[in-house]
Amino acid sequence: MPAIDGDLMDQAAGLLKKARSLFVLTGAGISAESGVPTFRGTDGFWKNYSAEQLATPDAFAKNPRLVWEWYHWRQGLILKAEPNPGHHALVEIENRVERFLLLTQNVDDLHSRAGSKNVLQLHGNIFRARCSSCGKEDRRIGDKNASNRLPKCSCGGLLRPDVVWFGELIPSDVWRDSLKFLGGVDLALICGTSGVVWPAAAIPGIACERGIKTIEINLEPTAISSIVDVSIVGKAGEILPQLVSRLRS
Ligand code: BJW
Ligand code: ZN
Repeated sequence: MPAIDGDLMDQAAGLLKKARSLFVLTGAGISAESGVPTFRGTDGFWKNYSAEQLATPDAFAKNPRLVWEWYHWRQGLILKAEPNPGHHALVEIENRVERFLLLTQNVDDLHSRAGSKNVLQLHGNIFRARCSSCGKEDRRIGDKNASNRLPKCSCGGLLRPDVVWFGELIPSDVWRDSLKFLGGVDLALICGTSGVVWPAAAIPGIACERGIKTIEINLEPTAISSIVDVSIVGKAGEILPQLVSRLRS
């Protein structure tokens, strides 16, 4: 891993210091240092299946047991995980600005557990289930050992994780509120996402078109690195706390 670029850190800290309102978009990379696997890259497979193969309504229709097994495995990892210094630094950043929104693509609860307050989940929550027939929410999702039978709703329909799969619509209120908030901010920070999944992938471009300053933090350059104002390559759990200490000085 190359040394963190001090000039870029100064530029990012300068933008953060000046910002009165901030929009943050996070992806799986922010939780990677907590031990939660990302979707793409070397740790992105589970039993040789990719997210594209499992996170679809078709995969669930064909083999709900397999898809539930994947989600129960991930629930177990997330329950054991703790928020990392990156999550904690975002809480401190939230406390320093007047207006703040954190839009996460992650279905884990690590931002909220760290103490972030204004968080929206674009792709749902892994600890909720809903009926695939009538849509009713069901809270028995953690009950994976209760029976070998697939979890069912009182209507008889099969329960499914309350998350957004490929080809499904994202929650329209979350998207609407996020775009509205993005329209009025000074700065957007994009952290730990490959930027390949839509519509979240549109956010950096929308911000740039509106003249909003943008910072990216990622382990490697991504599709959006060339359009943001400052792109820092490194671990979110190291970069974000270092930025926070620069804000203090
Ligand atoms: C670190 C790090 C460290 C590591 N520090 N960094 C327009 C164009 C083309 C396609 C489409 C389009 N519109 C819609 C589509 C189709 C589709 C799509 O985008 N496909 C693309 C793959 C091409 N999108 C959809 O279907 C969406 N629905 C939609 O748009 O509805 C309207 C519509 C419907 C039908 C047809 C057309 C339009 C829904 C997308 C739902 C995505 N769902 C998932 C699963 C959620 C549930 C679950 O978690 O199980 O969401 S897939 C998966 O990808 C998950 C993630 O949230 C999402 C994004 O991944 P993310 O977070 O970026 O993770 P990675 O692994 O990709 O990247 C991690 C990054 O972290 C890497 O860059 C690392 O380098 C970095 N990193 N460690 C900093 N320590
Ligand atoms: Zn039902």
